[in-house]
Amino acid sequence: MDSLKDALKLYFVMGSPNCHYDPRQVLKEAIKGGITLYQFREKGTGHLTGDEKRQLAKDLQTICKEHHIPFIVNDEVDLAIELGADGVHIGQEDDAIEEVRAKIGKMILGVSAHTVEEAFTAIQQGADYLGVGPMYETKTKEDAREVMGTEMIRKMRKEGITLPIVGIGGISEGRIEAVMKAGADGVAIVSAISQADDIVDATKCLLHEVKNL
Ligand code: 3NM
Repeated sequence: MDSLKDALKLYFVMGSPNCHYDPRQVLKEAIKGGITLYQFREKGTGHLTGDEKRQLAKDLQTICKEHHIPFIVNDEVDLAIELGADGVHIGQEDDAIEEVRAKIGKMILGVSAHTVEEAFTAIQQGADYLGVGPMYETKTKEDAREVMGTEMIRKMRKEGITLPIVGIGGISEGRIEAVMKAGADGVAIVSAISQADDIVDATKCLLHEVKNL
């Protein structure tokens, strides 16, 4: 599981609504800056659908493959299977965790958990890692829950949860230390990378922060 923990360090989550220019270019720059994992999350105002979405997913997967970055698909289990993705990330509102696990076999399975109870259930049903958030206020997810802060990760660790955890939501430069010190193995980030003025540079700074803890 160490390789998954390593991959979770700087986890970039992005779809076309999160980008100021072509997501393919955005992903290339983020990879150049040093992201360790990528999640295709095509959600929010103006998101693509149908063939356009599928084509974008394929293009982004190809870019990931070229650079040996694992490619995870948000929510859409069938798309992940069709593409032969490295994994799927699901929320509490999506398909039942154990059904998804049965469908995807050995692919990586990430699950969003907001309470200790949800975390234990996710583990029992086959999650490989947990996404916990929002750590801070975020404008990116329209239906984000109330900010829970880094305390929830601390609580999960205290209750004996050892599965890899990434913090998500409003994480930007200067906020990584608190998330990692609470017990996270990595940080999942959308806008602080996808909307940075200089994506390569911003990603390098974020990676430096994760690695130097
Ligand atoms: N999930 P940004 S918050 C995709 O709390 C997502 O589960 C969240 O975007 C959760 O890094 C979030 O731009 C959006 O704040 C994170």
